[in-house]
Amino acid sequence: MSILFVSATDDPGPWLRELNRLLPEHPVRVWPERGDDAAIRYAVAWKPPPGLLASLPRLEVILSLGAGVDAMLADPTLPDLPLVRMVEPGLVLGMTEWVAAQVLYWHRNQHAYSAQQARGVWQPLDEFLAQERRVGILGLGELGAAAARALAALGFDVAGWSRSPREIPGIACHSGPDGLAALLARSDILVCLLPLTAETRGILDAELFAALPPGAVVINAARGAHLVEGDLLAALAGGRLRGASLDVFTEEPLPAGHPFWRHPAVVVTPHVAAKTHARTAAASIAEQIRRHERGLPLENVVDSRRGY
Ligand code: NDP
Ligand code: OXD
Repeated sequence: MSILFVSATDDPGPWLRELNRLLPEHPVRVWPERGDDAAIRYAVAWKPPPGLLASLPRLEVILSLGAGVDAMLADPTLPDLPLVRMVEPGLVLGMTEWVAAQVLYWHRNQHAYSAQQARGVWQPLDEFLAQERRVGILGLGELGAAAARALAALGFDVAGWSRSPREIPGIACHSGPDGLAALLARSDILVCLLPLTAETRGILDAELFAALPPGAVVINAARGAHLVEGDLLAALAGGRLRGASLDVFTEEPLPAGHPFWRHPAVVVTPHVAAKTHARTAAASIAEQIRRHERGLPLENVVDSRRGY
């Protein structure tokens, strides 16, 4: 019973090492090498070519290398099998660090000080305490809840928004369409950590920006398609927003010449907010395969009707 590892962007070396160590009884094939298709029971995949998974006759479980499964679900030939998304401690730590770094960057005026330094200007700006800065998090799942807790531990006034009601000590939790307006009205810094679904596509648009306090900052580490790029550029040009930090884009890599590259109020990182590292994540894949083989329910299974 073999495992097919499929990713055009992840180095298979560390995955082979870790999966062979944790699951020595399961040979691992690295796509495009497949061996005997009929021996493949598990696919460990990031953005597999459309149709590939459907061509494996005895596949039993699909394990996503990423937390977000929007690309996988967009394949109309995706087999109707359990799809397990990535939940693992390294991803949570990475995202928490990236979000905290971006929030602190804007909170402590680092953007303005870097611009001043470039011009040789010594000019202290108004500084606020963390408790005076209201941060809103869209999405209170594995990543959003961890980021919310870390920001609250730094002293920020943190609220969050989810689909169903949540209770997280120290975080003001809002939910559902009715909860969004309340969250936005109190978010000086807004962080998007939503999955990309039919309901959340394009959520970061002109209407949402208009509901934020004037001069707010938008941070997107979820998916590029959450953001209406033209609306962001207009909100920055009009002064409605102070700045944005973006890790994800409609087109990745961000095309040369895209206005975000040189925009003075936009921070760009190349989809690195949280990376899935084999040294922490292979254990979570091995655990689900073992559960499947013991007849135990799989964890973190995607609900394809919800889209996440
Ligand atoms: P989870 O599924 O654990 O959490 C998703 C959260 O979003 C939940 O709180 C969920 O609500 C909420 N949500 C979903 N739909 C809606 C909606 N319509 N209205 C309000 N809230 C909604 O996901 P993760 O936290 O693990 O990951 C979030 C996303 O982060 C991924 O889907 C991926 O796109 C992105 N990501 C980006 C990375 C990067 O490097 N940039 C790395 C990893 C992930 P409820 O709690 O009610 O279910
Ligand atoms: C993910 C990602 O979803 O890397 O894990 O974006």
